[in-house]
Amino acid sequence: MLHPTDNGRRYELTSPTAMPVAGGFLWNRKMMIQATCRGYATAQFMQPEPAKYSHSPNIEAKTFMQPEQNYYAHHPGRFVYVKDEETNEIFSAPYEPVRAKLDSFSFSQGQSDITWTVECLGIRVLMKLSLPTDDVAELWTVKVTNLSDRERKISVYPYFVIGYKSWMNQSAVYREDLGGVVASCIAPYQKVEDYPKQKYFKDKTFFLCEKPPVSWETRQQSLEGEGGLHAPSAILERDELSGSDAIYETPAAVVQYREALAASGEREYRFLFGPAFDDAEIQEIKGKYLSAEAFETTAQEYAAYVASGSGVLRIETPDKDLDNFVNNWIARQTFYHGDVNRLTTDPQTRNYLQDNMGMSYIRPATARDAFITALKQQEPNGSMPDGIILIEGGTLKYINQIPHTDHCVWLPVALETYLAETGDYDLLQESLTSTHGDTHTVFDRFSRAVDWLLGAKDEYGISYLAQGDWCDPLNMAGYKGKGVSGWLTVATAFAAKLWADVCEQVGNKEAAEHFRAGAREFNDAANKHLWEGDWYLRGITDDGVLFGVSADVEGRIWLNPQAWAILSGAATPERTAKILKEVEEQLETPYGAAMFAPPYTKMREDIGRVTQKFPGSAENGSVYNHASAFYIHSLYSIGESDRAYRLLRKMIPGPAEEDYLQRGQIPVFIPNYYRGAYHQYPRTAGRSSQLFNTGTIPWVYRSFIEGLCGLRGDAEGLCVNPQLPSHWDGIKATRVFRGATFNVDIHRADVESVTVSIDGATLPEPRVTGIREGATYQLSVSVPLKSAA
Ligand code: CEZ
Repeated sequence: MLHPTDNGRRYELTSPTAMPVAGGFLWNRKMMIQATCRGYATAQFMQPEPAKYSHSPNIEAKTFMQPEQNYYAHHPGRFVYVKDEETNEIFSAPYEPVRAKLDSFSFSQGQSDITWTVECLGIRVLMKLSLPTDDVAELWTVKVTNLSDRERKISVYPYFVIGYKSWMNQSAVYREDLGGVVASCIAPYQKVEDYPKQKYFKDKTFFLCEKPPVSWETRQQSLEGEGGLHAPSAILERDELSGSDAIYETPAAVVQYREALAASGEREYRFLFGPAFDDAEIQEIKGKYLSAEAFETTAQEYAAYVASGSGVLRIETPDKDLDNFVNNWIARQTFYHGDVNRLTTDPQTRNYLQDNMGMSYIRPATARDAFITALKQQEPNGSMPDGIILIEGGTLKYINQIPHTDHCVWLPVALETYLAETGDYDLLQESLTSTHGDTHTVFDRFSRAVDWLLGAKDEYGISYLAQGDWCDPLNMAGYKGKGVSGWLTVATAFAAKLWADVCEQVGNKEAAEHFRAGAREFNDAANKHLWEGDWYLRGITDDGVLFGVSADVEGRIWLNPQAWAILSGAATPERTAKILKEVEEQLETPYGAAMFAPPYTKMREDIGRVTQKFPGSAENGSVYNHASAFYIHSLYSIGESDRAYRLLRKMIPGPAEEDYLQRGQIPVFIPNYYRGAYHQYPRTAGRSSQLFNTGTIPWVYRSFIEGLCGLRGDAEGLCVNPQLPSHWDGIKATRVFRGATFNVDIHRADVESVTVSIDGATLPEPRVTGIREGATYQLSVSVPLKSAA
């Protein structure tokens, strides 16, 4: 049903019904498309805000990408109907909208393309989607093959959804001169000041055909007639499409090819689908891409673009499915986040910094620029804004209009990875003038940010929560200005500790001592006021009510305060032992550790919106992978290798069939969550959100690189400290680091501690220094036999 091909570089799903919403995605520098196995698709491009060219059938709400999106008959999609002219039978590829019983089906996600291959009525249809690297357009190849041993008379009808484009003005026509359907609209607006902003929007949707069709239709209603999408009247009741224009009617792109296919005969078609401003732009895109040769070179260029983000780690472990994910997919998802910032122009500050933490491995120069971009928007008081504006004249939207108190935390956290990977301490010396006009070095800006965190506390030394911290919908525990966050208190301590380490490293002892003292104070405050029973509580409301405590029937124990108390050093070994036990007992499920448990079942007005989300979905107690990833990182930080690995492995769907079916997702990305409420709703527990936008990714990548493989940089070199799960005897890894390549053989041996030999010579400590760019090193790493202790 689901298996890797091409050495794990592709994943193939052979049923359209087993995991109905499973799919994959492609992106380039300007757009993103998520496509499901059954042919539905959601595409967005930047102009400069996210926009669409293929819409739902009625007015859409504008929002950022959301989890667990539903699909329905008229959902945007890309389909090919096939009609047997002799029997009038039809089917559609890849599966929707007809849902005919297929003889074979394959959905295959590759690194830089997606293909669907289906067979029905003795005809095979192959659909292949690829993207250019720098333009907004979908490149589609459709190949139709006669599998029977006689001539077949068929009609082939690509049907690409355009949908409801605008309530002001929408239409579509077939343009002989351009060779395809062109739909036009005026993007709706009301404010006169929006007119100049929208004047140059790409309000047209084109569907261009390399080969002229025999007939076409641009009116959704005319395609469907009374038969509907499952049995469109225009296809079943007519020899040819009627060629009508859509005049303020819902546009659609449908064309017809009538073919007599000899036994084994085949036809190949190419199409372009996308948005444009005007005819000239459509003409240009057509000239650039619509030919066999251009498809070929574009695909190669795009493959090279995706490959440029292939990251720094390859592994060979006893778990081949894990290897597939780590070697082929995790860097790809990291690169997607870092290169297009989730298709927003104002990413949340914490997301922006963490996405770029991932970019430290993929393309460090981009991460460096991101620190600069973010710090230039630092407030004069040292705090960070809720979102980072990436375009001239951009504004903070949606969640970025809600005051959160955690954004400064992510500066030292992301910097730690960047410095470990690059050793680029020079960054700290750069002088930056902010958008507010003040000038400070990067070093001072970090200090100011951490000082701001250290100052944002109540009389007990606990961090204020305002309308949210890392948890966006935790919006009503602190909005009156008194409520505090247990997590942010230990996160502040951790951030201060990390920053103190950097101060120390650059020789600023005074600053190091100052920030260490700050970290200590926050840790002490946490230990004094936030430890309740056997774990750290989540917060204290505006009215002084403790939450995330043993007395709570819902939201009793939250993962984040535990993970970060381990990271910050607040948790003593005794407390850590209790935390580990409680997390395992109360939060761990077969799909990972829940973000908290039990989920809330009704609104708590002193906690907020999180309690209103459906129990077990999103922040209301799902296996929220971002939170789980923090916990895994904290486990590696204390050498809890087995526990860390167990949870890490649970983040990736499969390989057991029941697991794939339950999660409903192909292991080509990690979603932002798997449903929780394991005890309350076992039927849906584990179900993937299918949302591949998530801060999880850099942390998981980091856990593989620095935790499992233990190949982490410091100022002078590469430290080696693998943490294999105890049931493994060894692994091989290839790590690219500061321009050198390390082929690492990690194995158990009768050694007291990790021992590294390089090209045969044993090093005095498990650390490689004096690394030469361009060099390849053979590392033999002995780790102690099963660390029973
Ligand atoms: O958004 C994420 C944020 O992008 O939620 C995380 C937060 O740390 C990330 O920065 C945890 O709250 O309800 C909401 O407003 C949330 O904003 C969620 O919608 C969530 C999205 O589902 C992820 O795209």
